[in-house]
Amino acid sequence: DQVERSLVLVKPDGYRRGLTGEVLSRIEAKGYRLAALSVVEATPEQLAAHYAEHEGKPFYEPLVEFMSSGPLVAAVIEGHGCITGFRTIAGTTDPTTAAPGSIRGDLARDWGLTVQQNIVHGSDSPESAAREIAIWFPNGL
Ligand code: YYY
Ligand code: MG
Repeated sequence: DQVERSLVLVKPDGYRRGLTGEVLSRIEAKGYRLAALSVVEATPEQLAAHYAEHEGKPFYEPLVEFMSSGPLVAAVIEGHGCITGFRTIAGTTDPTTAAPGSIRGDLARDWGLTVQQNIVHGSDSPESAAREIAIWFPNGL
């Protein structure tokens, strides 16, 4: 695999529940390096850019509202194959069916309306990673 960078978010549910350390610990235990780390309150512009691919979908508005509900942690991680690797340790999108051993499988559940409260985001391709890193770290690393 190539050395890659990926954009990881600990979403407001993960931050609120005190799971930031657990998530970062799993990232480091896997062997990825933290290249940048920041606690932020997302702006509407950041969320619109970050979730542009989902605009117009039924879950978009509640998702953006949830992502604005409190601080989140933005991180850039670095390592061989870390884009796919992080999505594997995160587990599948829906926490109800995410595999045990994954972040979502171990730590998240369906809290009600949607699958939005699934603790983490991870970039899904090198193109997404470059785009998303620029959104959350506009002044560079
Ligand atoms: O990349 P990943 O986070 O696993 O899922 P996406 O399909 O990109 O969706 C982004 C985000 O939207 C997901 O983490 C939860 C939320 N969401 C939702 O609330 N309801 C859905 N049916 C699909 C996604
Ligand atoms: Mg996605």
